[in-house]
Amino acid sequence: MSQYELLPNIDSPADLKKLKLNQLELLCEEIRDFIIEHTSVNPGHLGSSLGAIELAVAIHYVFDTPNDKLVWDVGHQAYAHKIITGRREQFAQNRKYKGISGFPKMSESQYDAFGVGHSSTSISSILGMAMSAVLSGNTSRNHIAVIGDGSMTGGLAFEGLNNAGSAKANILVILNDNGMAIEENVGALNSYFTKLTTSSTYNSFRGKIWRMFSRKDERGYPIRYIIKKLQAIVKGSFLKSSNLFESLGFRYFGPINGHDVVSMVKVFKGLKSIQGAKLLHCVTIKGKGLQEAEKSQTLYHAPGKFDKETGKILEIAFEPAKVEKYQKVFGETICELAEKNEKIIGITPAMLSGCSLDIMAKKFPNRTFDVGIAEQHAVTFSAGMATDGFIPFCNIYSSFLQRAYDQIIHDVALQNLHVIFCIDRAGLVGEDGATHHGTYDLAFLRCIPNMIIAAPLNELDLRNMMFTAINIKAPFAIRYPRGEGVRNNWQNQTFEKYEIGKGICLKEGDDLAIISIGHIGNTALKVAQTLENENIKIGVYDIRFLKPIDSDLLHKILSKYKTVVTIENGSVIGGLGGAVSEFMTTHNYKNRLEIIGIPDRFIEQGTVEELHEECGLNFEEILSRIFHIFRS
Ligand SMILES: Cc1ncc(C[n+]2csc(CCOP(=O)(O)OP(=O)(O)O)c2C)c(N)n1
Repeated sequence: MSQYELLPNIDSPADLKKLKLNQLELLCEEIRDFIIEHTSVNPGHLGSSLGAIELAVAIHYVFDTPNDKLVWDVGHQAYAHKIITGRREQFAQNRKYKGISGFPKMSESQYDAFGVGHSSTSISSILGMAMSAVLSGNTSRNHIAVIGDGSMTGGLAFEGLNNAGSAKANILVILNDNGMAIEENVGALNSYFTKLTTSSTYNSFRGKIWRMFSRKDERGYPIRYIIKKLQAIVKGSFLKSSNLFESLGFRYFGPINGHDVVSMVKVFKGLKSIQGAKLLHCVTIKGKGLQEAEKSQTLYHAPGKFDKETGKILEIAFEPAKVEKYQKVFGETICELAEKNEKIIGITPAMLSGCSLDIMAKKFPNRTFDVGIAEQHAVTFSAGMATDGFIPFCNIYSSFLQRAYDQIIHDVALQNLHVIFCIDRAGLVGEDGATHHGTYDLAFLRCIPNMIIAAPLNELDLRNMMFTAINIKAPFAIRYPRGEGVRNNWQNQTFEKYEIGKGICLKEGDDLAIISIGHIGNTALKVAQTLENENIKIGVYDIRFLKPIDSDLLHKILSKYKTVVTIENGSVIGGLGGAVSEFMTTHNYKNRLEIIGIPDRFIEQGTVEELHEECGLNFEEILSRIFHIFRS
């Protein structure tokens, strides 16, 4: 901390408030250096957090947090907030096992008014707090939501805006507009924001605002007066007739420069004294202050380790990885299939590069859709395409798919539409933690009629399942984990069509049977092979399809083995273990059944390896559990 002058004394917003206004810029620079220094060795969400430093400082400088409520949307931009609110020392443990979460979390700090991680929740949650303040007769409390332009594309944000504009609640929505989601932000709203911030009317308008603020300093105009003037300009400008937020009942202010901390303090002080629903439009730069991050904003959203001086990323593998990621297999395979079948469409809600659909976007731009952070819409949009004979591959991360549950049931499954769900990041995902683990998809999909649910054991399986799904006219879910598969020979392999609802035997045995689903079957097989050395003969079966489940295979297994163990990288409730248990009850089997899966509690952040160990899903833990089951 030696290079820091102000930061070592900031352990709370109260400490921040002791600083003079003209010291805030230096503090922001120190926080910026601090975030860069730490995130360069302990990776996290860099770009968004660099872009929201001045916002965090100005908010905590002006508002009385935690009495005033502050919600960060998604929360990946809130590192400065964490540092200011007493977590500077813990920041070295950001996103680490047993460390602090990468997102605001109520149980972690009183300054985290709401737990986040998934987008577009800030307006609804802050409105709930504001309305509860009204009901409690608390008229003085302020309620602030900070939401990015990307997160504003989520339907939930609009539901919140619609409700808030007509409610008599005291809220300030700060639109943190950097023109980016993870990729460039998409859609009409994005164009609208661009229009607001780039038109010549805006630029002269912005000039007027800054001139007014500087006049205030000299002449000591009261802030209220400034704000009134500001509103008059807004009302009299081109914004009056067309401003979206004004139409929704908000008072719209801005756009202002979200990196001018001093001016923002002045604006916040002004806004604080205005009741009702207000929206302040701040323009920021994602990656602000680190040249490389400003230049390559998608890459530096969460860049991994980098050189803190040059900003150059250290962990990019320039040699091709020995084992390819499932994501790459998905991206390459959909292109291969799309080449042969022009009905194939790729759809993602704002995770284009994360799921590798960017490969398709380059080859088939007209058939690849990034629909914004809008999982519900992505699913129903896919359903609509399917009604016309197109074959949408709708790729959604498992935990984000939770958003679209009714769309899966009502818009896809009920009408038996041919939508192929590629469910990425299934199972424990690592450092993003509890909000992002793909724990529940097996359980929540299994109870839906018409659904076919499959999970690949390896890369070839993923390809073959995608191929198989093209010709089955039903909702078809394929779930696979984040990261590497197991082998390298999937490229250019001929496709094989799988029989729906048929599992396979990976290894015959006598003493005990393991039934697994998906990639974790590789660990199960290794365990069985290891125990073979102890003369314990374990049979291993890859069920391949959770639904329809292979009843012939289950009858065979349950007739042969007294003890059956199911293994899945999903919740212990409702998934494969649940399915086998129900099957046993239905068919009156009395075998011993043990279910290995993610325990029935929320799992925090850590490396995937650490979390697998905690949940008993790594090789050693499974080995010891199977050995123990065998012995007992
Ligand atoms: C429901 C949901 N879908 C997808 C994501 C993944 N995600 C995290 S940040 C992000 C982009 C957010 O864009 P914006 O709000 O503009 O913030 P920025 O990253 O630009 O600072 C996305 C898509 C998520 N967190 N939640």
